[in-house]
Amino acid sequence: TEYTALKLKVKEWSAEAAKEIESKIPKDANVYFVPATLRPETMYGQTCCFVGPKINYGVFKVSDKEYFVVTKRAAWNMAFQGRFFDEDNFPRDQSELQPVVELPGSVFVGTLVDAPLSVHTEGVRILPMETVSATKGTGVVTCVPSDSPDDYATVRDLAKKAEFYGIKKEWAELEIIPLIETPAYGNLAAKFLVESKKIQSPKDTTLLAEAKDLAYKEGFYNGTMLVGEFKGEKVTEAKDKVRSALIKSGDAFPFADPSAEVISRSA
Ligand code: ZZB
Repeated sequence: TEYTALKLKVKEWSAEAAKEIESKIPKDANVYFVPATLRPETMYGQTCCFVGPKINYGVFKVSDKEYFVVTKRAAWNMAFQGRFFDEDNFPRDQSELQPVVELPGSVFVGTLVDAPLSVHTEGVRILPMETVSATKGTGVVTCVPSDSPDDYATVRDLAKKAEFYGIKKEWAELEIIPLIETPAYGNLAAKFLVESKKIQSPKDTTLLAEAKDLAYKEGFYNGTMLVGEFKGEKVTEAKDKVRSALIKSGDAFPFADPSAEVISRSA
């Protein structure tokens, strides 16, 4: 699977993460959460970024000035794709790929990050998502509730049970703006599908998988952009243009996940 890996720069750590991390990273370095997405054209609508609360993440040094927060598995893939290290330093096995620190996702919850292209320029929060897979992409998932049914169901649940999740309700209630007009599901495809399929919770995985499949197909084949530099263009055309613009500006890079591809082919 060929993903777009997006760089969400940390603006302010959660109190717990600050304690664990700040002393271990140079003051002038930037740290990025790096979600892998198949839908770069939806980045305008990011409202938060998810981590699995029980998944372990490493903070990996990419260069003197840059660190990435991803799973070790993803860092290993990135090393092979030329993201890390100079040639002298190339890790020969996973034990040589040591993060500066390793922490469970729950520690990062509440961290404020800058999401490239998002209309929420004040930043978005790192929030917990129980259904994140540790063995797909980077283990970090950016949240677009207008067009991803899983994201819509999750932010709705987070807002409803904010206290249970240990978050501020408003972190899960950033405005959901229409990004893509579709003939079948209107301009908030994920909301439409979650409601019409009567999906109650992020754990309704069978219905959510169906909704995701429908949202992908309708958005890609029949969608028209409502926002951004390629407003008015078909998604089939805009998708690669948004991706190229993000890569050119240094906010994203191509990321392949060879093992995830094997899984999806055999499934
Ligand atoms: C933003 C986005 C916006 C996404 C959207 C989807 C949609 P796939 O097809 O199963 O490979 N994702 C990425 N990594 C993980 C993970 N480790 N665990 C759980 N979810 C993950 O799915 C790729 C998509 O699943 C990615 O693209 C990411 O969410 C999420 F409007 O990024 B996406 C209809 C879907 N719409």
